[in-house]
Amino acid sequence: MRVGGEIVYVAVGANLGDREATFAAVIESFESERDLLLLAASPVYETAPVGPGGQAAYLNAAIELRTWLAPLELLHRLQRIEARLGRDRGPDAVRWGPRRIDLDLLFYGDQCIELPELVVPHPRAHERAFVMLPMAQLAPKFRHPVVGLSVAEIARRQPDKGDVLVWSRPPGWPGNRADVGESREGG
Ligand code: A4P
Ligand code: MG
Repeated sequence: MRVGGEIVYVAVGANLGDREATFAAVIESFESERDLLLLAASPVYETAPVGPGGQAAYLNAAIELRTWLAPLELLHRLQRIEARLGRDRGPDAVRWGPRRIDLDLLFYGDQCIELPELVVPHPRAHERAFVMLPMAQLAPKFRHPVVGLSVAEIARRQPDKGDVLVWSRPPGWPGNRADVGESREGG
């Protein structure tokens, strides 16, 4: 088995198109990428949109990966997967607006990164129930390196937990930790 690397967490979101098919395609993508190993996936949630009004509801989840990519390489890999799955980043794309797929890098181990292109931990993750509730199912004891609290505690403090409801598992979405794992070599 390949050793080393870093444990990272990625938020998955979609509110346009066939959201379940997109979520299944995200799992397939991570299973076939070099230098990325899918370790676990949270349950999938349906969530009320945060941001500009009039948007459709999102599906949201979080996944745990082991990676041998540096942080910026990983961001670019996530952006390539987004593009492949139909993410529109054209001039009309609205910040916080509807999207087919959004892959945000939440945590890269316990590193704190502030680059023009990449801020980790994701600066809004700890304020969002649609991120912290999935994270709390995936890695409740993981300590937010800036906030200094466990993910479970941050999730417990979210005021809008009622906007985040467990969704049925999309076909192809891992059921639990045993469905994915370090026994398989990535890439
Ligand atoms: N960037 C900096 N740090 C990161 C990071 N840790 N991970 C830069 C990913 N990207 C990062 O992102 C804009 C730029 O952020 C990138 O070019 C990258 O260099 P984007 O994905 O193009 O744009 P965005 O997603 O619209 O912006 P942002 O600020 O990431 O939005 P959020 O905060 O992700 O919000 N409501 C519900 N219920 N569920 C959702 O998933 N998502 C959003 C998007 C709004 N409302 C939502 C949801
Ligand atoms: Mg984003």
